[in-house]
Amino acid sequence: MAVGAAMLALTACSPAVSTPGPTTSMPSMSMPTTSQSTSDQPVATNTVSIKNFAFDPAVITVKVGTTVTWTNADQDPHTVTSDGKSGPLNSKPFNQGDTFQYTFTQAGTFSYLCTIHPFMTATVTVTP
Ligand SMILES: [Cu+2]
Repeated sequence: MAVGAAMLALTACSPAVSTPGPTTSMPSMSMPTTSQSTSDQPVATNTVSIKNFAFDPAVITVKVGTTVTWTNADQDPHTVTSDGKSGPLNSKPFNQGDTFQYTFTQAGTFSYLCTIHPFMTATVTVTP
């Protein structure tokens, strides 16, 4: 037991004594930050699922005249509500398994959120 304690004390002391400073500069640790932002790319789809308190995919692109369907996969109710007062999206809270649909008749970028969980934001881009 006494030996073990002595060894512990030795190993605890040794790094401060023996290694002066290998942490000066580590080159080549900078990753080439390439395609990390795939989730920000718009997805060409007309279906959005709501799960884990997020719209998935959060950024979609559709053509004018497309009906987009949101499906709530969470146990909490969510809404699909335009960001701002005059947007076209204005759903009631809808529950798990329920859907909300909206047909986009104008081109533009429509950002929306869930009014119950305003941190849930997403965007529909409608192209002509
Ligand atoms: Cu919500």
